[in-house]
Amino acid sequence: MTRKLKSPPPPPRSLKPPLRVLLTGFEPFEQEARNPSWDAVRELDGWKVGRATVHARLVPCIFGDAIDALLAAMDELEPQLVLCIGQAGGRAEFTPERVAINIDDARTADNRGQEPIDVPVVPGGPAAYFSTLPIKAMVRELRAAGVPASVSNSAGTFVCNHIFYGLMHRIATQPVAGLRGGFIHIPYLPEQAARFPGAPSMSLETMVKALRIAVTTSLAVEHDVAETGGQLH
Ligand code: PCA
Repeated sequence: MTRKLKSPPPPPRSLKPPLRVLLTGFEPFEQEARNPSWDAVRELDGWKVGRATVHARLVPCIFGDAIDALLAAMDELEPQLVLCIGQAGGRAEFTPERVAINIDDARTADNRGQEPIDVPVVPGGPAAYFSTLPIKAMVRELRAAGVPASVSNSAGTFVCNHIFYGLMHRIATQPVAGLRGGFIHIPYLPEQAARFPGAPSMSLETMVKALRIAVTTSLAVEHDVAETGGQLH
């Protein structure tokens, strides 16, 4: 579940075109039959956007294994852009995450029955890493396209934050010139929300459209826009 801090980091590598975009989605967890993150991500496997090709990978909802699967996919594909996607049941919007924190604190078991409490994702790692995606520009483009979206300032402390931290730690400690990465939480599908009256949801069609916008914005926008994505609490 934990991995050692590697130091010192090797010099940055530079990757050549054609560009590869890695999208990951999670397997279902907690009594759900499906996970919208994988349902949406798999739709974009093979999508060619400009000079880039999208590769979709399924990752397990298991502490440790999720990061191992992500890093294996990064080693295989050597992508220039990595977007990890996960379900946030109860959220009403498509939410790019701002920050990954170095803590696993499970309120429910992962798919192997693990429930770590206050364990670092990476012992000795920094407290947090910021997403290197243009999250504000992304939210602006999503809203302009009619997709409800906001910056989220917490990815929680379960497997999504875990893989997000693992991703950003890899990018920080094994730098690749131009490589960017981050995490996006997405709502329930309507079919899932129907079991929880009052819970918000988003159609698969809208999620796929939103993911396309997230990818194109990440490829096109180098410097994020200065717009608030803050919250009072
Ligand atoms: N959502 C969970 C883990 C897997 C997923 O899709 C989370 O938010 O941590």
